[in-house]
Amino acid sequence: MITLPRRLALAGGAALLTGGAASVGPAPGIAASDGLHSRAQSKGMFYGAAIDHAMLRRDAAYMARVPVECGMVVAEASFKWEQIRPTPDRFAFEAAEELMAFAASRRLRVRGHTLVWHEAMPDWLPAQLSPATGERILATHVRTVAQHFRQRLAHWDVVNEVVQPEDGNALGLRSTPWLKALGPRYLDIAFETCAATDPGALRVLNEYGTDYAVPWEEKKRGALLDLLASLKARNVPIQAVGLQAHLDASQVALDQKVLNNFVNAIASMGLGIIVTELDVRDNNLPADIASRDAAVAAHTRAWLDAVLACPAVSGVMSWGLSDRRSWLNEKYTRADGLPQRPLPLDVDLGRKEMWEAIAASLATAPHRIVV
Ligand code: 9MR
Repeated sequence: MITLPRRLALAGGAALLTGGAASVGPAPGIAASDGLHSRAQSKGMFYGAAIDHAMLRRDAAYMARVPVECGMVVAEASFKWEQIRPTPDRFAFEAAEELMAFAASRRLRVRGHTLVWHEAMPDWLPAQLSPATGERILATHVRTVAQHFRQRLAHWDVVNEVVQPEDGNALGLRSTPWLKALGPRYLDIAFETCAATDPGALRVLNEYGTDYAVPWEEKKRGALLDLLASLKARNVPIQAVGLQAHLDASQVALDQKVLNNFVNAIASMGLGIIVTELDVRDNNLPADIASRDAAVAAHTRAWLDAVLACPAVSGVMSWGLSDRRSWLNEKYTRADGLPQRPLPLDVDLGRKEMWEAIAASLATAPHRIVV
């Protein structure tokens, strides 16, 4: 097991005590050449993580670790409508630009997340969306935001979480203000406007709930594949699928064959695949840290091995890098009140078994050319 928590804790503590900004370069004593991104790169892939804006501003030690492990970053919230569109007439890019500046100074690539979602909408937006206004509102947003970041983003999550077969739509689309205002063509408008404005950013449909061999996820996988086929058939310029991979270490229905068939089916349509939001919740496991970490690592390894076996998968992003900060501690609290341990680094920025599982899975993955 590779653990460097003490040395890292000291390095990080020093940075915090001196109030030093996350200074350029990796934390002392840790080489980026040993990090997850370098390991991914040796297979033609990338590794990255989502960055929370408060961590970016306040936690210099955390941010110093980002370039060690990552070649790509994505904002947890700063590119969403709620942040960028405080009013119908105002575009506010300040928070997003803070991440862009950090990434530029560390030579990290950036994913844009996300142009269309049914959550994180400013209050004014659903109130104004209608069949009469929808196309103008959507196209204006996508055009303005994609133009603002033009040639600076590696990917755009053009649409996020659009599939929900239980909602009863014939195409398996989730019932959202976008679908209600525009019907399924909101997808076409978003992808086409993004392609016309910033053709160099890879255009991604990002989705969750496709990980396990349980009935609702089986339906969701099927609906997603059907939707992709219909988008391709009408030449909607989608280029890749993002698999969020919000995993649950207590879930026993992880079927590698099912998963591998699913990613291969996406690849066979000529689409790329990115693992976009990997984390593993442990809120249904007993308290013991060693057994929790082992279960999270084994689960990560099994899931990633099945997915990375497909050479169309170009990279892996985790939804955060260290257990210091995870949305899971807000959404799925443990009954015993203990914090969850869902990410590759622990709260002292030491590498956990999950880090080793990711490194091992990257090491056994076949080499690929697409990055
Ligand atoms: O982790 C994100 C959290 O900090 C935000 O408050 C929330 C709303 O903007 O979004 C969370 O990120 C979600 C992501 O954008 C889409 N997939 C699910 C993620 C976890 O909810």
